[in-house]
Parts: sequence; C-alpha cells; structure tokens
Amino acid sequence: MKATVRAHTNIALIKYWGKRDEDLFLPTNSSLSITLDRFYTETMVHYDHRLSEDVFWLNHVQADQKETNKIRSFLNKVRDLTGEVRSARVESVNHVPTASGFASSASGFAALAGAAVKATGMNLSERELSQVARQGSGSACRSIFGGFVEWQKGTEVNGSDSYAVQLLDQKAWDLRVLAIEVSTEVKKVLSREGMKRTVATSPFYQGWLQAAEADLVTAKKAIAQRSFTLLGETLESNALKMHATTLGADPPFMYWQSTTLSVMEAVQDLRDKGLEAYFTIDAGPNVKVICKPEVEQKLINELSRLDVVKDIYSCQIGPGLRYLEG
Ligand code: 2P0
Repeated sequence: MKATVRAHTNIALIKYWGKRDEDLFLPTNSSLSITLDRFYTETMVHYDHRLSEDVFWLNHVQADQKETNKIRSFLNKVRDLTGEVRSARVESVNHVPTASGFASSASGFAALAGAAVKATGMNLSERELSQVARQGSGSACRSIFGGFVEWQKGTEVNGSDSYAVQLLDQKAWDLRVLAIEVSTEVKKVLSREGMKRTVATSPFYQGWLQAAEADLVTAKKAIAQRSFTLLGETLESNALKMHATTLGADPPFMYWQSTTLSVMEAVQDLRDKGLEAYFTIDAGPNVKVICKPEVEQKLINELSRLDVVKDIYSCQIGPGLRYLEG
C-alpha cells in the first residue's frame, strides 16, 4: 500500500534529443549517461481507498493543479499496468538544487515509478521499471540504474524494447562531474518543446541522428577500455552536435548564454595546459565538466576564479534506485 524510494539524477554523455513517439516517450536515438550521487529525489506513494483523487506534495508543499495532473496521468499508467484502483497520496522531496542545472524530472519520475509500482505489491525487474519510468520522462529510465547506463532506443512501435541497461556499476570507474552554475534563470524553451521543434524543423536533425549513433559506439568502446580521453572527446563533441540542431530549428533557439561560452572556453584552455577535462551542456545554460578524481580540486580552483561562475557542485558516480523504509 505504501512505499518510499530514492532515485538519483543522471547526466547524459551521449544525449537523448528527439522522440519518435511522444505518448510512449520513445526516443529517436539511444543515449548514455552516468548516474550522480549528489542529487536525488525521495518519493513516497501511499494508495488509500479513502482518497477520491490523487494528492501530490512536493518539497512539503501541496502542488498546484498542473503539477498534480502530471503525476496523476503517470499514476494512471501505473494503475493500468498493475490493476491498482485506489487513488494515492504522493510526497516527494527533491534534493536537487534548481540552480545546479540538473533536471529533477529524471530522478523524480524514476523515484515515482519505483514507489508507485512497489506500493501496489507488484515486483518488476529493473528493466521493466525503467520502461515505466520512461513514460514519465525519457531520461528517468536511465536513473533506475547506477553507474554508466545506456538507454537503448528500441524499434518496436509499442516501446517494449526501449529501456535502460547498466554498462558499468557505480564503483567500476571513478570519474567526477562538476556542475558549473552560471545562471539561475528559468529556461525559455523547455527540453520537451525544444526537442519536438528540432525534430520537426531542423535541417541538421538527420545529421544529428547519424552522428549520435556513431558517438554511442565510440563512447561504449571508450568505457569498456576506460579510455578517458576518447570518452571525453566523444561526449564533448556529442553535446556540441546536439546544440547545433537547435540553431537550425524554426524558430531557432539556443540554450547557451555568453557565460556558458566562457566556461566552455576555459575548459578547453585548461585542457590545452594539461588539465584534462571535458564539458557537456543540457537544455539550459549551465555547464557540466567531467574529469578524473586527481584533477578535480585543481579544476575547481581554476574554474571558480572565473567571474561568470556562481557556484560549483562536485558529484561522484551514484547508485541506482533504492527502496527506503516507511
Ligand atoms: C538527456 N535531455 O539525454 C537530454 C539532453 C536534455 C538534453 O533528457 O520530454 O526531461 O520528459 O522525455 O527527459 C531532458 O529531457 O524530456 C533530457 P522528456 P527529458 O539527458
């Protein structure tokens, strides 16, 4: 009847950018991420026959109708799957600072999927759970697992082969991610709208699809060989290609600000000076930098000197879904 789950955020090294089915959250390309230890969501789901409709509390405050409807439509999918008929009370706490530039939708829907299924008494495999989480937010399917994770796009119309798989566990390769905060402004084009517009209008989109497929092969090879240089070069160029598609969209848009570019340049300059690190950027202006543990502190020292940098959050590779008491 009741379950509580913790799920962590993830950062894509090979980006998910575009859907082939909006309702089922089926992507046009496979993606690859690492799960992060520092940021997570904890969610409790309690099915209660006394409730006439679902109730959603976020960060100890009752959520508005719009937010509640999002949760409700996801819970309806879980009820269809499990046969649960009762309404639920959902309490969710995000340990993801909005300013970090990490989307809480990935950890949020992964935790919700885990708790909503578990509270029905049904046991699903992690793979099945990742398919459920995917239908709340695409990137959430990757947050079911810790470590290095691939979301295989699949080809089936019903999405039965579109799920995440773990490539390496949390402890297998120690890398660090620095989330560099340059802006706390709310993004103008949400990622869901951004990817939709890009798929529909950008002449660069076909190029992205071809490149993303090749980048995924290279990134998996780099991970298997623990080749940081190959992985870094691949993830940085993959992010640049994703962002290039937005410039070709109609109307065009970009997630970068001048402050974003300053950090990108700084990372490339530091690399030229022998401090090996690579950047990636998601659907917002903040930059994430990937490095090995031995250069982390030096990198923090160098990057915190930049005027444009407001804050730096340092993350390690994190675990998959965890069931909590109560
Ligand atoms: C990613 N992003 O792979 C990519 C890179 C943003 C840029 O997944 O519409 O919140 O809920 O499936 O998962 C952000 O998009 O989108 C995202 P929906 P989601 O991490």
